[in-house]
Amino acid sequence: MIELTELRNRISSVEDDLKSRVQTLNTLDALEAFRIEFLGRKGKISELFKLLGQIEQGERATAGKLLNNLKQEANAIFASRQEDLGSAALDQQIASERIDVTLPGVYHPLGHKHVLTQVQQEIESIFLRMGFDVAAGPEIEDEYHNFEALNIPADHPARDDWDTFYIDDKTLLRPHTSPVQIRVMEETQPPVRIICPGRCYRRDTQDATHSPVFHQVELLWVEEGLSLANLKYLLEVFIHEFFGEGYETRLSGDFFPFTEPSVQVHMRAPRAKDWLEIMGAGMVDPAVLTNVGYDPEVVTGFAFGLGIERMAMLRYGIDDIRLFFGNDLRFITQF
Ligand code: FA5
Repeated sequence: MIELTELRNRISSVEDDLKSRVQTLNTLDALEAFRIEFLGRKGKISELFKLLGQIEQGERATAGKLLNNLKQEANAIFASRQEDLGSAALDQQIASERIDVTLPGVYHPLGHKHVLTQVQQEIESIFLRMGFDVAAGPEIEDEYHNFEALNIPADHPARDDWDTFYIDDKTLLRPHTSPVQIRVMEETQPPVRIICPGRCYRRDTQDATHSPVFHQVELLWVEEGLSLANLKYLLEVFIHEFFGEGYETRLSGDFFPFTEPSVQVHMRAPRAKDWLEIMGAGMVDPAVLTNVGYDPEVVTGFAFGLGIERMAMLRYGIDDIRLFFGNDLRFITQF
């Protein structure tokens, strides 16, 4: 048998223990361990409840009340401590994850079209307005379309003019866009009015005006009754549209196996000293028309191939072709 006084003493000692230690707990984990020590199934308070059986019948109700009070008080103490620690933990988390809104943000610059793309698209739009279509052909080309069909037979010395990268005996990286003329004419009947912009490759040593990779725009117009006068007029309109006033043009005789007569077009920017060769051109050679099944007695045509880099250099006063391919943002962002 246990006296009620004895139980009261034990209750108050558990109570003192609980109250004095609870304030020293600094983490939620420690608090939980502490709660189990008192309120767990085998905790100090549960153990006290087990003593009820040894209390005298008449005092059991009072004892039960005392124990229940203790239990309620303990629960309240834990809950309040839990709240304190919880909000402290939250404060700490907020402090550690704080964002400094005054720091400079991460800058995602918006890209824009490369100057060569801009120039190419502008050339396209000028000719589209004049009723030309835009055609495309492969950069990996065969010898037939690049040379033979263009009236440059194997072993002809003119092949040397196109310092060509060969992939194998019959396959090459096109050194000009002229093979696209052949591909278009093979598939369509006259009249043909196309331009073809595209990348070209040559075994040229890199210098201020030459690059092993560069871009050309090919133009081809085949129809009844075309003459060199039409070519000259078209060139003048185009150059005026693209460059505006003040640019000089010079045509001189040249030789291309696929045009007869052939000309070379040079240009000079306002106030510039040097002439720059910008395109080769001429009347399509009758042999080429025959190769694609056209009748040179019925249709005539003219063609040119211009260098896009050189056009851009003239227009913007760029003195070195290597700047286009150097990926230097100080250059690229100027356009
Ligand atoms: C040709 O390539 C002829 N296919 C052009 C042509 C087409 C003539 C149709 C007649 C009829 P040419 O080799 O001259 O011609 O090159 C034409 C232009 O390409 C040159 O005027 C120049 O502007 C440009 N070009 C040639 N090689 C390079 C290079 N390595 N780097 C930069 N531009 C180049």
